Amino acid sequence: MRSSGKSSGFSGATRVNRRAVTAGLLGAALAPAVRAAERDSTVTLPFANGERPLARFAQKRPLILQTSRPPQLETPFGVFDQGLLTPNDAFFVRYHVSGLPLDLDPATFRLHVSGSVAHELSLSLRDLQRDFPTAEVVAVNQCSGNGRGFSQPRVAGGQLGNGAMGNARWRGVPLRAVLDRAGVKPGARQVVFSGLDQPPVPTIPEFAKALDLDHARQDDVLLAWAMNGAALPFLNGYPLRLIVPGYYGTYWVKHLSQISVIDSVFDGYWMAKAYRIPDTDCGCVPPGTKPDHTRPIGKLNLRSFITSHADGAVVRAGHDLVLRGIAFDGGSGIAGVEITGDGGQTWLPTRLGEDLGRYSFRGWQTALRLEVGSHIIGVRATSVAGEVQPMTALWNPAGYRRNSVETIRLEARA
Ligand SMILES: Nc1nc2c(c(=O)[nH]1)N[C@H]1C(S)=C(S)[C@@H](COP(=O)(O)O)O[C@H]1N2
Ligand SMILES: [Mo]
Repeated sequence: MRSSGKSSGFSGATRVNRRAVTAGLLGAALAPAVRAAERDSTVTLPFANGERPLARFAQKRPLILQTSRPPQLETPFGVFDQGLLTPNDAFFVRYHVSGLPLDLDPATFRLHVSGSVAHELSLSLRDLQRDFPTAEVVAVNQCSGNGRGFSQPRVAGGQLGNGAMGNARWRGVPLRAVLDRAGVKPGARQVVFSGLDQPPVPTIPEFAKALDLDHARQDDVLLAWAMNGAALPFLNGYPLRLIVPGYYGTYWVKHLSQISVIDSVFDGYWMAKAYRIPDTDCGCVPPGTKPDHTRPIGKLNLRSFITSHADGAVVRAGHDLVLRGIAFDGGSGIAGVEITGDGGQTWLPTRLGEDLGRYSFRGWQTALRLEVGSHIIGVRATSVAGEVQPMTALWNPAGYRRNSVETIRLEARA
């Protein structure tokens, strides 16, 4: 992570501020576009019942539509071949509750900090941008259920392909700086975060998440107002969201408006009942069974993908072809990426690309020559921590944390 100190003059914050105001005024005007998506065409994700419309929402290019109320949009996979940072207009969208804060006004927006603190705070965007240090981190935001549609046996929940992830440069204030300003009282255990989106009916619990205090105080946890040098798109949490590098997207609370320090372990629905994994070493159970005990989902596990070719692509036999893709993990970093053409008996090394930090996508590339015929190419990463991706997927009832070796079929023709 790079820390750039206090922002001043023509800094990113100033630029963002102006854009933020524009985006905010747009909020109300965007409302119809955010509610009723225009349906363009369809894509087919590679599993049964995988056909999905492409839909256009405000500030977004056409994305794969999972649901429209609330908006749940996947990034078309080809986007990940176009650069290490996922463009804001292509970044996936996930919501749990349908009451989006479309009327929010950036001028009157306040972040409230309360609970077990010496001084309650009510901070405007300007306060956050002006009175605290500014920091940046490049980090992957990935939904726990990314790739769930590939689970075997199949599981309930949004049948996602692999487009519920994205990598961006996030800019904001370290959460710790805000907590220090509030003065956390001794005995505090967790920090609870909630946003401005509201459930449509009172029986659906409000979306709120919690981090242990020592995690919340790590220097890479940010309250971000910008991604990739621009204000957050409305659907990615405008005007402020929590960034928890290395952790699943469920913790990255959008439209963040309340931070509460508590002396207990938060028992809200989205921590105590949802987003939990089997409390076993692998976070998995035998396929089709239920875990006896669960724990909150945590760090991203190690993944890698081929992005240069789609499944079933036709290539020229006997000629060098460039195969490339991305890899990431929960923050140890990527040590290496290898490919296999024989089901994992032998692995060929690839060359890693630019290092944007340990929470970022890492690019990889290699040249490959194929004989005429059909080839299954697999990719696997090894993390700096020494982990290696498994050949077969570890199963859990929610289809979380998919990270087995991904494969594509290439048809080499003369
Ligand atoms: N306020 C709010 N924040 C939220 C959610 C939500 O429903 N409401 N969903 C979370 C989940 S599960 C994910 S995966 C990420 C997705 O971030 P994105 O929509 O910016 O891609 O947002 C998280 N933050
Ligand atoms: Mo998620």
